Amino acid sequence: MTDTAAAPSSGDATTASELATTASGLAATLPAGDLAVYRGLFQSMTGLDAAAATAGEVPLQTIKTLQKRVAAFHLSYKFAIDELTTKIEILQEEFEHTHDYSPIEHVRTRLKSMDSIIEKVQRIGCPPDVDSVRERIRDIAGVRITCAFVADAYWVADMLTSQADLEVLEVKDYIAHPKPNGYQSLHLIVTVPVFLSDRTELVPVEIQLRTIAMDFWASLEHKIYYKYDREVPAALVAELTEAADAARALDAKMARLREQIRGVPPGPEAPLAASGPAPAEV
Ligand code: 0O2
Repeated sequence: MTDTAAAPSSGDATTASELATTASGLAATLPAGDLAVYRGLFQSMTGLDAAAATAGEVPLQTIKTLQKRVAAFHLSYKFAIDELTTKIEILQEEFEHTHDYSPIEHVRTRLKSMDSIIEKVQRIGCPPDVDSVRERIRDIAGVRITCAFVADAYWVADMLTSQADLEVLEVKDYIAHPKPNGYQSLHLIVTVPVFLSDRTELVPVEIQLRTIAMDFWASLEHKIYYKYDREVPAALVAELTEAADAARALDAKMARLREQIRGVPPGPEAPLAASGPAPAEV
């Protein structure tokens, strides 16, 4: 393919050689580790030799193909999020209708950006090709469900994992086993079937379930973590851990109050993950 085969349209001022210059300029500024990952992914997405492409001119058509493949790569994860969100909305609506109460307070979704994927590829030593990324990075699609009470988080997890088309690949129960910094949440990796025009893909999604108090703590901790570029001063870490204890105490108090006021709705007696494996880190 040549530049002329895909000349920029009249309104597009960027030429292929300008893009190529940008690509080589970018290659020069990237750390060697990042560059290796970018090259591996480029190669597995376009079938072209990445070293040659960064050294010379990158045909515009190749850049367009790459852009399309990246979008296609993300698309099945987006569809999996859509499927799961629908399931959650159905549970929520049915509960509100039947019980005048929903165990789900709010739901947030996120698709991991290419930059975060590349950072994780390096961190976990994943081979930089699309198949390995699909296989090894299972939190590209993420759904976070916030509940008012701890029992509700387990209850919702139980309702979702009982659905026949969701397969549970992994359970990490950071509620029963909080991280050393105090982080709490119930993490599940499930596969969601995505029905495409010519095939069905089983797409992994990470579901995080937590209470409002846990969510409040985690979002503040996340901000602090990034503000200090992951090097949080020890005193602040100690205070955050104390705050996590306070969040846990608040959850316990609210659960007791609820029992006193209205009796616990018919959720599962035992936590979903109580008999499952503890998180690897704890
Ligand atoms: P984001 O932007 O929220 O998605 P890894 O993903 O490799 O770091 P692992 O073992 O694969 O670790 O996953 P793990 O421990 O089950 O949890 C990963 C996700 O849980 C993180 O995703 C966070 O969302 C959340 N999490 C885990 N530990 C903490 C913590 O100590 N504090 C906070 N605030 N969140 C935590 P990402 O991709 O790091 O971030």
